[in-house]
Amino acid sequence: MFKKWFKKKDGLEEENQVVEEQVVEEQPLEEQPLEEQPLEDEPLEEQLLEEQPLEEQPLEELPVEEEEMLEAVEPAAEKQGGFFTKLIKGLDKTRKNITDKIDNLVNNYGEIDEELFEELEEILITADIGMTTTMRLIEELREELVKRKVTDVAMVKHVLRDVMAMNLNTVEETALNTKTPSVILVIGVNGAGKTTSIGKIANLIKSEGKSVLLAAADTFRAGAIEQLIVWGKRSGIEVIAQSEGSDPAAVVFDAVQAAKARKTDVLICDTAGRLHNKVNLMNELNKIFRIIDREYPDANREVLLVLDATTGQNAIQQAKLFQETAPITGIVLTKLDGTAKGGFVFAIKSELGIPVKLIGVGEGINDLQHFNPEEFADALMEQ
Ligand SMILES: Nc1nc2c(ncn2[C@@H]2O[C@H](COP(=O)(O)OP(=O)(O)OP(=O)(O)O)[C@@H](O)[C@H]2O)c(=O)[nH]1
Ligand SMILES: [Mg+2]
Repeated sequence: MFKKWFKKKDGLEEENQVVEEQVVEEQPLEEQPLEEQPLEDEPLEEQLLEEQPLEEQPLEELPVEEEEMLEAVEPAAEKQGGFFTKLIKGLDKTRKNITDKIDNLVNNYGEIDEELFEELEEILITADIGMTTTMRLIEELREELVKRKVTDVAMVKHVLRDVMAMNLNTVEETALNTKTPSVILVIGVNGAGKTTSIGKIANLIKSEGKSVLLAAADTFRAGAIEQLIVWGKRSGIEVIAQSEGSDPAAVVFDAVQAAKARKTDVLICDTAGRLHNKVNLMNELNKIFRIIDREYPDANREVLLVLDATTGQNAIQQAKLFQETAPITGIVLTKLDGTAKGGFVFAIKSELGIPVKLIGVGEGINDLQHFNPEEFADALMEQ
């Protein structure tokens, strides 16, 4: 339950703004008018429901430059081939940073000695695996080499691959919880790839045969609502939205009512990009959690923190700070295709203890997948 994780904050009530209901794709929310929801204790919702009339705002009124936005995402979506191929390609830069160097190293070394371990250490650290994690990997590599009685230096890479795989979460731990019904809340700093990832996740879940609904709870950034609507349209998924500047918690409230009434399998909520030190934005998250907690207590929860892989070790610090406020259940690691710092996946596991659940290797709708640790280690070490 979110309640247990959050400190209640004061002064949330002031943030309420005009609530205008807008249901995209022209399907009116005919069931359970909001006025009928009995909300006893919290001034926030009372205000939302009683003082502010809900106005229908047709989608057409939003300045959506759809053609333009669709064009922007179309080319990447055309990519062909299995995800493993994409993963191999996406990890190109990281692999060059790790594997090519290791290949070079082992080709120039006749035996497994201290110097070799030191060189390996350096390679792993430059790939943003992080000092502590690197030390652990090297230690385990040493043990594993002894255990397997490996003396051939050419085998070091293979054993390192196994040690790496062992240092990632298991497949069970990295699975996304989409048991019906569920709510996925997506959070992270500005530009990390939240909205894009939601578009891809929604498509992924729908392709697994589940019904999906999106909530446009980033009402803060200009164009954010339209961006989500475009993503929704690409997979034929409805978006619950209000006008820009409205209260994100009110959007989530509407979306939860809609998801319940329609018996939607998975509701995914987009949120505004925020830094941990922006108290108001963090309070806003608490408010959203409280709404879900109270309005949808039976739903399974996922709180996904989106991290931009190109920021490497900095993302670890970011995540630690988010962790203080939010009950993060999984990480979505984006932009692995644009970085040589992909090694920090290992640091996420050892320093945060939160499983990476999804990874993004491109801007197209199919460029995101469930994280498979074995596959990742293989793609990284080109096995
Ligand atoms: N190459 C690459 N680009 C990505 C990936 N994921 C997202 N992006 C790009 O990153 C940029 C920002 O993505 P958004 O989804 O808008 O990020 P956001 O976190 O929602 O941003 P705010 O709403 O402003 O906080 C866009 O140009 C995306 O196309 C990825 O896996 N690979
Ligand atoms: Mg966004």
